[in-house]
Amino acid sequence: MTKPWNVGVVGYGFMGKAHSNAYRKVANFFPDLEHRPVLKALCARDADKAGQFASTWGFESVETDWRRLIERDDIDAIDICSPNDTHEELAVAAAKAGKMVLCEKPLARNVAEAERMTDAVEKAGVANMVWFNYRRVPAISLAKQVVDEGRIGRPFHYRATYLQDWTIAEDVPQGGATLWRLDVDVAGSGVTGDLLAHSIDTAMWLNGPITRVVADTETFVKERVHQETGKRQAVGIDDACQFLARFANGSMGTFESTRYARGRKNYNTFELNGADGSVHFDLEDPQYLDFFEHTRAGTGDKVEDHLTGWRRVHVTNFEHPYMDKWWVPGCTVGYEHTFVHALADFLRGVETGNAAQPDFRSALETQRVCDAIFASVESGGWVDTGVKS
Ligand code: SOE
Repeated sequence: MTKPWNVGVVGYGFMGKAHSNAYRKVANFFPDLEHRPVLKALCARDADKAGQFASTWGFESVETDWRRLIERDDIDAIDICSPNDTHEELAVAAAKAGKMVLCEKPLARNVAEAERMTDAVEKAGVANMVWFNYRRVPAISLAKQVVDEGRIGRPFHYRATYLQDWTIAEDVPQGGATLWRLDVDVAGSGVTGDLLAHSIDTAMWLNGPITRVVADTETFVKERVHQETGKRQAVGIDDACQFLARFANGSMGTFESTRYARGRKNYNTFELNGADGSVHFDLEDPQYLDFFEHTRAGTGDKVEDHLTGWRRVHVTNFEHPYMDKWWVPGCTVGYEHTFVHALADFLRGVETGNAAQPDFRSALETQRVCDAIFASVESGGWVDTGVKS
């Protein structure tokens, strides 16, 4: 038995597009799901642009006031794809109205907002999820499987980078449509909330809680013209951030992120080194997971001969995460599929009662690490994150 599931999407930017695509595709590729998403309403302040987007993607209606959207009885779920400074107000109101709430990452601009949002969805008892889509790259999901199978053994090192280069030019403005990520009041932070939040979410999913950090940030371009005021204004975001971390399992971590790595467009990588093996992933080569096996899992036998070396696994076989839903082995999937996977997991969670992760509470832990990073920059020393689970 299938049933319609009515979604109201707020925002038509990059993420509005990625999520709308997922709503349109999920039932075709995950036909066993009971819920059939219906693009009921698109909400944005600019009626013309909202209307154009709604007609391109097949939304049934348009709202220009999010309050009106949330009041509607024919909407089951609110999906927040608008800038970070809108997340709290929308999520809290949607939860109070009894809607399921899906929110684009980062959950909030800071821990205080994220806590209030988490309280709201938990008090209301509504299903919730944060779109940390990279967990759903098949190769990253496979890395999780490899770790959970005990193939890495005692973990020693976790190493993550998230590098881009799109803000190097000094004449890139800040603020307004598409560039709100550079406006600290709207975004909350720079690369820490935008990029490292992804790296932290993946790291804690694979390697457990980050308990302490020591961090350093830099803002290379100190002033930029603000698109909305037309004035040169101080830049309040971190353009780059590097931090050292300790994990609850005793391993050490290094994290580096910048928007000033010339030539790097979306270079999201990680490597985890353990006593028995290592995994390595690079989003610029997303079909592959690299695995080094030193000890055969479960046997304790060393894998050492003249052919010992890193294995490149082309993650496109039916037995790889999500890949039985798509094409035949050897045929690849891409960025947009990670959102389809996240949505499928969310709906399955609603249907089984086994909530998809990361939910708001889990994303709150990532936010705690982000806030600890800034506390460390302020104090110049190590800071406890307060993350426990
Ligand atoms: C920033 O450029 C950005 O679009 C992030 O906001 C996304 O979360 C990331 O996946 C790609 O880069």
